[in-house]
Amino acid sequence: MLNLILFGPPGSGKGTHSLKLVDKYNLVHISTGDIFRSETSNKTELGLKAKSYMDKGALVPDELVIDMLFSVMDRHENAKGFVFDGFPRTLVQADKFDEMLNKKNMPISMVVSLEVSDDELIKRLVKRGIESGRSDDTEEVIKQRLDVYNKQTKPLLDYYKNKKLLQSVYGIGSIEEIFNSICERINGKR
Ligand code: B4P
Repeated sequence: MLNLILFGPPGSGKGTHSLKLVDKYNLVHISTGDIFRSETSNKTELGLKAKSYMDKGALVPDELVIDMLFSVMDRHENAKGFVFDGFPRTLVQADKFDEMLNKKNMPISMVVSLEVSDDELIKRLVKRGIESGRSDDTEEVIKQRLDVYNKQTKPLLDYYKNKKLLQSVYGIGSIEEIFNSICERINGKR
């Protein structure tokens, strides 16, 4: 099984490269952000709760994320592997995730960390906001999301480094170039 975590600040290319990895390696894509956006547009109870946090640039509370993620995984028992896009984002999520993966005897193969400067992140997300109208892609909310990333999510880099799972990839340049570097790391480990 190939189980990948795509890690990085908002706008680093997690969603972009996840889609390409899913295609190339025939994996199941689980993006917690996409799931929350779809729940929000369907106006479910979970979606409306999640929206109130996302619109402020805050993380959705751990208990809402974890239960939802586990139930989505249960729907894909025969998967060849997964790309976890934007999950985990806190140490609590990472610990619970490890516990669950151990029970399922399903190890993480690699954590790919996309390294992108703040200036480039802001530029990309402001552009996406203008093009897509995504309510959390405004300059003020983006700055808040970067701050939340630095405080709550970045500590996971050490967590996965200690587990010898971390692969850092320079995330500025053409999408093809970056994708090729990610694939080289994956193929080198298999
Ligand atoms: P996400 O949906 O994960 O949003 P994101 O981090 O902004 O997106 P991503 O990083 O995938 O975007 P990409 O770079 O591909 O999360 C949104 C919100 O959901 C969070 O703020 C939080 O509230 C909530 N949430 C999600 N998961 C959670 C969790 N586990 N716990 C708690 N809360 C959670 O794309 C950005 C733009 O850059 C695109 O327009 C793309 O085209 C462009 N781009 C990508 N690569 C490029 C390149 N090389 N060059 C130029 N542009 C590029």
